[in-house]
Amino acid sequence: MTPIKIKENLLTYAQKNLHIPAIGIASWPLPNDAIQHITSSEGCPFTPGTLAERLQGGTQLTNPQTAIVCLFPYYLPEPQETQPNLARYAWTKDYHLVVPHYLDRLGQHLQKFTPCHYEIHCDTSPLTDRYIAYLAGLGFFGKNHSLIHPTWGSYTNIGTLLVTTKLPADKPLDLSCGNCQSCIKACPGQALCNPELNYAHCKSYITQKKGVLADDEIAILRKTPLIWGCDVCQEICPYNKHVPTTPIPEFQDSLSQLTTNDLEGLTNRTFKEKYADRAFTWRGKSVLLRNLDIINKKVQM
Ligand code: B12
Ligand code: SF4
Ligand code: SF4
Repeated sequence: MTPIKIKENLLTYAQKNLHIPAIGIASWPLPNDAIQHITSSEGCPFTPGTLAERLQGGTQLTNPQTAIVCLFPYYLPEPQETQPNLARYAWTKDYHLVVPHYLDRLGQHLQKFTPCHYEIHCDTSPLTDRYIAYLAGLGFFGKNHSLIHPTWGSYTNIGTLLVTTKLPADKPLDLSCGNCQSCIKACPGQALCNPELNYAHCKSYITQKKGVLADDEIAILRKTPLIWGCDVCQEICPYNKHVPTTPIPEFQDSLSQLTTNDLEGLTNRTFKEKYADRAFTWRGKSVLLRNLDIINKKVQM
């Protein structure tokens, strides 16, 4: 089968069998000017790998040729009876479990047509997910720093298969935010005022940080009800106004709110067991209880 036919087959298989509505191809290695884009914002303590590792994608493959990049939309409408206090991406089954499962099936499907090796990347590897998705034509870079797809907005998780087969690459989209500044104005931490994301003032970062928070961090946390993550710069974005509900079944299983009652009385082990398939367990129970206490005004400034 020709590389063009393999690509067409992969796209059809991903859409029909794997519920993946947006898939694009970027050639590998990254282009020569990648360093300018990757360093256009500073990393944070959660950024995986060194700059050299991010440029190299953290790959263990010998001679990877292509990045097959997939978007996994996670948008669900707000529940009617509950006031969500978790960021939208965390309402669903943990994407770190769901995305690799689908990418593995895609890799196995590719191997039916061409002998190749593949490697799965999603969030935890030094590969810069947003940049590779941009290169694969899956969206443009928003002033809120998200990768925005014309249909699925920014409510998407990004997953990549690096493969040793050469496939025809897509081109980046020629789209941008225009003059809109809504996310910059609405950000509770004013973290978007420079073109760089000031992660130390980003509520999403603060909710995930361990330890005792400083007064200015507490003040940022209290600006909105979320105890995990932050969606303000996405909710305000016009590109997220008419986003369809996620087609991925695992992302339709929603838990959007956690209360102190849900957590108190759990040991760390029983907490991890109870919420084993949820992304908000990443930093442990104490961080969530601390954030609940702050938002419920049990902590004095
Ligand atoms: C660490 C991290 C964070 C840190 C941010 C650190 C930082 N300085 O950006 C914190 C904890 C704050 C965070 C928050 C969130 N994150 Co986060 N995060 C990551 C992680 C693990 C690494 C990102 C990173 O630090 N890279 C280094 C920085 C400097 O680069 P970058 O952001 O990846 O990409 C930059 C460049 O590549 C460049 N760029 C890319 N393309 C282009 C194109 C052009 C033309 C230009 C000029 C520049 C450019 O601009 C980007 C932003 O500065 C990635 C997964 C991954 N491995 O990539 C997820 C990831 C970026 N996060 C994700 C999500 C969903 C979120 C939240 C929405 C979660 C939430 N609801 O709370 C928020 C959004 C905050 C925001 N406004 O960006 C998704 C984004 C999906 C999407 N559609 O954009 C990712 C890709 C995880 C995934 N696989 O789904 N995150
Ligand atoms: S996630 Fe929240 S705090 Fe962080 S940049 Fe966006 S609006 Fe600002
Ligand atoms: S709110 Fe406006 S400026 Fe911000 S990312 Fe969306 S379109 Fe761009």
